[in-house]
Parts: sequence; C-alpha cells; structure tokens
Amino acid sequence: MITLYTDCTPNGFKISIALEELGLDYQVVEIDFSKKEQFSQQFISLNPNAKIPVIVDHNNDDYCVFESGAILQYLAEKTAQLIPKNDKKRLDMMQWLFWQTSGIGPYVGQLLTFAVALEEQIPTAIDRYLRESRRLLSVLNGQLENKDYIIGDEHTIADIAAFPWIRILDLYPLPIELSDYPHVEKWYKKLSARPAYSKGITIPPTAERQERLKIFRSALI
Ligand SMILES: N[C@@H](CCC(=O)N[C@@H](CS)C(=O)NCC(=O)O)C(=O)O
Repeated sequence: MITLYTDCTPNGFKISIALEELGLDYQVVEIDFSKKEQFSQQFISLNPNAKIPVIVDHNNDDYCVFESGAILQYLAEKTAQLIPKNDKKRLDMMQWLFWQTSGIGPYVGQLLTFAVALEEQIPTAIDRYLRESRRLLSVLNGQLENKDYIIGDEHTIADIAAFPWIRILDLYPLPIELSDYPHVEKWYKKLSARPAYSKGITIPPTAERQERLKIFRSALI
C-alpha cells in the first residue's frame, strides 16, 4: 500500500496517473491548499519543500519520496514498468523527464500564473513565459514526429510527466493553440483515451473540481 499526498494539480496528476497505470494499491490524502495544509508541520516532515506530490511506501519501511520526477522514477523502478530495460533508452527517457520538470512544467505554470491566475497583468512576464512555453512545445512537437510516445514506441513515465502540463493548454484560456503543434495534439489525444489517464486526473475527488482556478490561486496567495 502507498499513500499519495496530493491536490488537484498537474504535478499531483502525474503520480495518480502512474499509480493507475501500474495498478498499485494506494490511498489518497488530500492536501488542501486553500487551508494551507502544505505548510503544516506534519506535511513538512514528509517534504521539507512543502509541495505536493509526496508518496509514502508502506511496503518499503514507510519510505517517503517527494519531487514528482523522483516519485515517477521510484515507482517505475519498483515495478520495472513504464521504464525501458535498455540502458540508453532509459537515459533517453530520463532526459525527457528532466526536460519536463525543469522546462515545460515550470514555464507553463508561470504562464498560467501571469496570464490567467493573477489579476495584475505584467506584459513582460507574460511575454517571457509565453515565448518559452511556445518554444518548448515546438521542441516536443519535433520529438513526437513519427513517434507514438516521447522516446519512441514505448509508453513511459516521460509521457506521464508531460501530459498534465499539456492538458493545462487545453483547460485554460492561454494564447497557445494545441492544433499548432499537431504531433503533440495527436499524442495528447491518444493518452487522454487511456483509462488510467482519465481516472488519474480525477484524483483527489473534490467538490471544488469545477473551480480548478480557485485551487490554483489559493496556492499563490
Ligand atoms: N518540482 C516539484 C514541484 C511541485 C509543485 O510545484 N507542486 C505544487 C502543485 S502543482 C504545490 O504543491 N504548490 C503549493 C505551493 O506552492 O504552496 C515537483 O515536480 O514535484
């Protein structure tokens, strides 16, 4: 049994999607940003960085893992699934995993913050995050040309990591059209049809699901 500490956000969805794909037994503890639960002493004892997602693996001496990329790698190595067996392919995958956690995640996150979530409009900030988000999308579009998944024909944690951040472009009124990146759009639609993805994005179930932006804004204040 694994405990997943999460809220309804892209970094959290990476882990619920992976747990669903892997068919692992898990329970969810919702960390409610509107109540600042990420700053509680109990949560900080699990993740000193005070951010979701976090997992505790009760089948491994209650081992605790934070940082979504590290959690994905831990789960993939634990189960020997969603990770290539071939060494070079595994490194290919890790490069795209790091690309997601340091690139498209933070930049699309900041774009959402400055272009949609904050009332104050700061054109220089919006322009910077928009240009870099578009550039990163072009990079992913090039990588996905003639491929089913990010590293080729194998579905891996690199796909799971990138998906929720591409989904942000679908959910919010951002000045980026997914149709301008046809290989990304095709990949996104294919992943959306997988049952583990459609289930993973409903975790944790919350009455405020219809007010996603409210949840996001509460983490900014
Ligand atoms: N690099 C971290 C980022 C985690 C992160 O930013 N989590 C957000 C939700 S998507 C969070 O916990 N926000 C609450 C806060 O910033 O107070 C990861 O990949 O796990």
